[in-house]
Amino acid sequence: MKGQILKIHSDFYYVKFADNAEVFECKIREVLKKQKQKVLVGDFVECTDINLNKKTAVIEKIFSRTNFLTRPSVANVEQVIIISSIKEPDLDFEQLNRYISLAKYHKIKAKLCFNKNDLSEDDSIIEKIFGIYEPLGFEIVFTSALEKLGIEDFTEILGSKMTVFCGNSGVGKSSLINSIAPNLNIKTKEVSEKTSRGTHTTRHCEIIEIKRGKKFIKIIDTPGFSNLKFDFLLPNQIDELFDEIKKHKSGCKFKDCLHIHEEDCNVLANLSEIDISRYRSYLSFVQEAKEFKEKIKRQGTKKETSQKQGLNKQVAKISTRKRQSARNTLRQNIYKDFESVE
Ligand SMILES: Nc1nc2c(ncn2[C@@H]2O[C@H](COP(=O)(O)OP(=O)(O)OP(=O)(O)O)[C@@H](O)[C@H]2O)c(=O)[nH]1
Ligand SMILES: [Mg+2]
Ligand SMILES: [Zn+2]
Repeated sequence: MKGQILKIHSDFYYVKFADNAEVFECKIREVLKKQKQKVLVGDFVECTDINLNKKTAVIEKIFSRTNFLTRPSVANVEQVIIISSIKEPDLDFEQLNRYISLAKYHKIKAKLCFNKNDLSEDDSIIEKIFGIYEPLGFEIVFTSALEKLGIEDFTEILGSKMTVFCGNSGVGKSSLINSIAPNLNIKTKEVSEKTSRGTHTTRHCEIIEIKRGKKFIKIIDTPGFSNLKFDFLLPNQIDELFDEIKKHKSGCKFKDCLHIHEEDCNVLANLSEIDISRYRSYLSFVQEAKEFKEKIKRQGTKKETSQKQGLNKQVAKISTRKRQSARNTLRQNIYKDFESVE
């Protein structure tokens, strides 16, 4: 029977075989465990050994995915809603751009929600948000989960798509789900607790089913991720993740131009068209990718030095192999996500 994984807790996989059906607690066949591909929330699976009384089954097969994200680890999503809070925690544009770029990297459509609108009396922030993100083609909504404002707009952008919520801890992802489906009573941070970094209320990704008319919509609530980095791409791949930079890059003199201080750079020539905070985020991500590239290079040279110093031929042989493996790691890191998507 074909079902979908709603959540994963240690060795148990919770599967539904139909909307609004009961949840089955499943184990997974040992052979599947040994495969490199990780099983994700959102994966469609084929189950056998179904026990209708105990509500248990065994996962035999994972169907191929239409797409997936790695942080949060979820598969088969149709859109991402990136949730930020205007205050508490303060709006973090770089983090927002990070989520946008990650969605772009995974080729998943992103929409933007700015929550805790009740805490801000400053309209200039709203203007700033529209000024930057509307020209880039994003759908934008402002909400207050607390005062139930903008919830209709929010429901509208959700549509009936399988949506994953992304955003830092404490921005109100779970609260927003509660505001559209109060009967679910999803755990959110106590109001008295101060939102501080590193404390997550939601600890696992989970698909939540919400009844809308006769239909069910699916949302994946996720924990916030604050340590996302572009440490899996090469510096000259970052511009692909910024539409407004990518647009100008074909006019650059050098093919591998990083648009920082290169000669005859068409992006720099058009910098006045690009929002400065977006460009700064671009520079930060390029820096992260550079550090990653350096690390990989160092792994290579370290082996090279030991190869030079060591007279023992066998040591040299091992080093060469390791160097190759460092290169392979780089290549794998870059392509592994693309490969799995295909
Ligand atoms: N003032 C105000 N507070 C809100 C709003 N939405 C959520 N909160 C509060 O913000 C805190 C964090 O909300 P959560 O829904 O737990 O945040 P989360 O994004 O799910 O956080 P994690 O699960 O840790 O990733 C709670 O104390 C909420 O009551 C809002 O619109 N306005
Ligand atoms: Mg939460
Ligand atoms: Zn350039």
